Amino acid sequence: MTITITAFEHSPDGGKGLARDTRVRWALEETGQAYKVRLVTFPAMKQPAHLALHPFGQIPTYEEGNLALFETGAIVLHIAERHAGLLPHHANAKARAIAWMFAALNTVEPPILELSTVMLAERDKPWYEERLPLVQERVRDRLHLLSARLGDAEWLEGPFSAGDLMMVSVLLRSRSSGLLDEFPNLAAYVARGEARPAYKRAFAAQLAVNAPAASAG
Ligand code: GTB
Repeated sequence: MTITITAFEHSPDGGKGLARDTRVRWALEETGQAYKVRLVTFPAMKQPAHLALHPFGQIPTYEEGNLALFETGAIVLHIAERHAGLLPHHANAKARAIAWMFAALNTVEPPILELSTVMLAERDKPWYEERLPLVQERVRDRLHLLSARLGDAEWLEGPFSAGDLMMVSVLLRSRSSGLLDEFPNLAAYVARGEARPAYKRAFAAQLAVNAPAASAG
């Protein structure tokens, strides 16, 4: 069955791979699944046709036969459960890998998103200078404990899993703040994720859509 995902027609990041379709593309590449992409504009995302797929009018979405999914956690888990390559077979190891997916989305991503919002949208506020270090410290706290847990390991728990895919994707969004580089083992962990052939294919595919040269032509 054909898999179709949605992605920004023009991602605001200009092809840095930070929009969330990249993690879905990465999961599809890791598991060897062919997919199509339907590009959507910001106004189109708020129209009934897209809202029927995504209740909050966002990307990415995932369609496969009669199934329509939204939320990258649900989409990546669906892909990982149906195709080999992203989840261990042993039930307990699988549950642990899924726990790391949730940790990435529920525990590590929120402070990173908050920091992005502060840096992108709140620079002109009178309280910016006071608030920024507080929010940075919340990110640092999470990265510190994640760094301690990862230690010298290659991946979070055993072989590369959907938990690592999600954690690397989330950590990538903290790189521009400079905080990731304060933790060399986490920076190296993210670099290992980016070095995977499947990630490179996913990144190249979104770049082909979003690179400035692509939009100019
Ligand atoms: N919890 C949802 C999920 O995980 O799927 C969140 C989905 C989401 O935030 N989608 C964003 C979106 O559609 C795109 S990824 N936003 C449009 C809207 O809400 O109207 C978030 C994102 C956007 C841009 C950048 N960037 O340019 O760097 C990075 C990440």
